[in-house]
Amino acid sequence: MKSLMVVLLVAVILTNNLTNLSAFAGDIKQSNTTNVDIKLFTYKPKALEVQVGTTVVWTNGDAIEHSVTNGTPDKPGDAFDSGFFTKGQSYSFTFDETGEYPYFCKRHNSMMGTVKVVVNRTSQ
Ligand SMILES: [Cu+2]
Repeated sequence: MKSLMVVLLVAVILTNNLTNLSAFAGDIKQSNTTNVDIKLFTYKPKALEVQVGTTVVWTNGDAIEHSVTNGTPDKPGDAFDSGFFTKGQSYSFTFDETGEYPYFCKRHNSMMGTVKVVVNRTSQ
């Protein structure tokens, strides 16, 4: 009888954990993440439009260091700057304010991209 109680208790704990896990998975699904690949000295996609609160993840596929630096080579901004990161590494930034964010690579000034951040209309 005692061992049956233990089995039941374990079953209850497992069920609770599974419920928590699926709730957690739901949270992950709701937070927006968008990926940008860096390949052959190009940000792909080069121009991106995302909703406020989106996290953009840049992953370097080149065997050379690149950066994701806000602004333009002539006029760097101060919203974000990844510093240099190399092949297989990623940099992520969450855009909490609307606007147009141009960015470039500090080592290769011909590399440029933009992230346009717009309000989330569906949630209002
Ligand atoms: Cu570069």
